[in-house]
Amino acid sequence: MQHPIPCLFMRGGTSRGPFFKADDLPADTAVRDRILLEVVGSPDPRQIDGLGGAHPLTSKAGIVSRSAKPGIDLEFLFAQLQPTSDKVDTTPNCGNMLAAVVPFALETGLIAAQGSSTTARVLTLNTGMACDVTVDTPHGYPEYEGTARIDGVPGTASPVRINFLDTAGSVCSSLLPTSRVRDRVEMGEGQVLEVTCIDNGMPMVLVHAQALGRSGDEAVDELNRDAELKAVLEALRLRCGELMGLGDVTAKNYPKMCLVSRPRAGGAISTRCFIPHMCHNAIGVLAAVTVATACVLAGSVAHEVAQESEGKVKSISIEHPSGEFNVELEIDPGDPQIVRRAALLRTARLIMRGEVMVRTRDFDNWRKR
Ligand code: NQM
Repeated sequence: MQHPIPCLFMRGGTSRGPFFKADDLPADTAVRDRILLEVVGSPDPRQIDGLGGAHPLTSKAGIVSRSAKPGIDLEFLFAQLQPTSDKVDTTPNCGNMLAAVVPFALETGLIAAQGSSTTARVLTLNTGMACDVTVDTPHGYPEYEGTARIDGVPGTASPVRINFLDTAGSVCSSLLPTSRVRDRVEMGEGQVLEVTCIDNGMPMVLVHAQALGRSGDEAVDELNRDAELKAVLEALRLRCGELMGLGDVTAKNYPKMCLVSRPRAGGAISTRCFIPHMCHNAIGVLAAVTVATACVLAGSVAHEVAQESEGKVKSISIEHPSGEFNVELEIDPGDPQIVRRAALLRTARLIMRGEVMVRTRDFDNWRKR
């Protein structure tokens, strides 16, 4: 016996996955997680029996509901799954999947279109972060076609504009969880690595590519095959996790690791992000916001290699393996460590609508109640 669950399969930015209305899934998190694992087909490296795409960027799910909280329209819970693990992580945010939330809510009647464009305030339940998301709705439903282009996605699409309002210290206690803009980490055998541990929407550890004997413009496949680099990054990640107050991060998807180096293509900085064990084909949304923030923080390892950007509102282009990601940061004039607003552009698309079938027996018990 299989059970149908209403589901829209959506691309959000450079990620994709199934989206559900919260009411269509059990509230019990253990049961919900078993269902999500079955939906994407984890654990299995090929995810052959589910909707996952055999990569962390395509092993994600979104759960959306209307909000009863004052000033908030929608609540979004992001779930990170992994091809080879049976864990479902709802701790960190995902700004890419976030881009599909307002189109999903319009498609499923959770909110109504407001005119030629629709803005909704979305609260991410993962970290309690609020943002305003605007999509084009010229015909009363989400427009998917358009001329906006984001690197990492072929072609063009209608823009999804995201304005983050309060990103500092999303999972960590503050923007700079070690209270320093730069830390020196002993790696054994006399090796010391200088890092910036920072969380402006995503806990991250930034390190110069050169300090690890890499150039920082290697191809993703090359980095994914680089077992020696991955071993050093993981050892560094575990140490930094403790320093950042995150405890033992062995089984956690954060902090993400990012190799930074001088820009090559006219941007502010060049990046290679590990999420945390595979190299990202591009860069995560909140990872980009976090790296951009580090670029403007004097003393950080990113600032040292970044191209300076003038003005109170800074437009910072983060180079990544498949292009660049532009983040607009509004810095508090009185305190350079306070980012008032981070704005950026994504695109999203409804790929499929229907019902996803699960066998989970728990689901049967939940439906009978
Ligand atoms: O940083 C990948 C992605 C992400 C997360 C990851 C993200 C973000 O590209 O906001 O979007 O860091 O695992 O989807």
